[in-house]
Amino acid sequence: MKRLSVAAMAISMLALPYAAHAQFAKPEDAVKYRQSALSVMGTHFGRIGAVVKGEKPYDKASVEQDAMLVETLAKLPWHAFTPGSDTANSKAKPEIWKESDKFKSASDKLVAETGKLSAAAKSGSLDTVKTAFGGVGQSCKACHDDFRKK
Ligand code: ASC
Repeated sequence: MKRLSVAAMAISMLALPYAAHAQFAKPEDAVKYRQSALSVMGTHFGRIGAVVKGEKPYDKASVEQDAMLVETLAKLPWHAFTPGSDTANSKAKPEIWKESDKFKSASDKLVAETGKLSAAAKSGSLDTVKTAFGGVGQSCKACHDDFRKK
């Protein structure tokens, strides 16, 4: 009995990434989740942007914290683009589901660029942060151009 429940748990854990869509009761919940993650990510990215633009003084610890949050949040939205969640309150284009490989590449690219931003923030070099910030911004824009309704 005990062995069986451990096995069942292991199987359900293995299945977890593939059943991510089942974690949202309604398409609207998935939309709310991804919009929330993207919104908070934008807030922290914007805080680094203010430093990059020279509007705020450079503080290594703050930029590191913001970059860590951007890196973490960048991993969240994608599993919430569940089939059928291109609802009225969403700007998601149908291409997200029609060109899912391309969408996956675009989201992987963002995750990779946010990793570079985190590393740059840890380095303590503002110039390195500026370069990495640009890379993340380009990834945001590329995905918005192709996959977000205007
Ligand atoms: C931001 C933000 C975005 C991106 C994008 C980059 O600060 O909120 O959506 O940068 O504008 O092109």
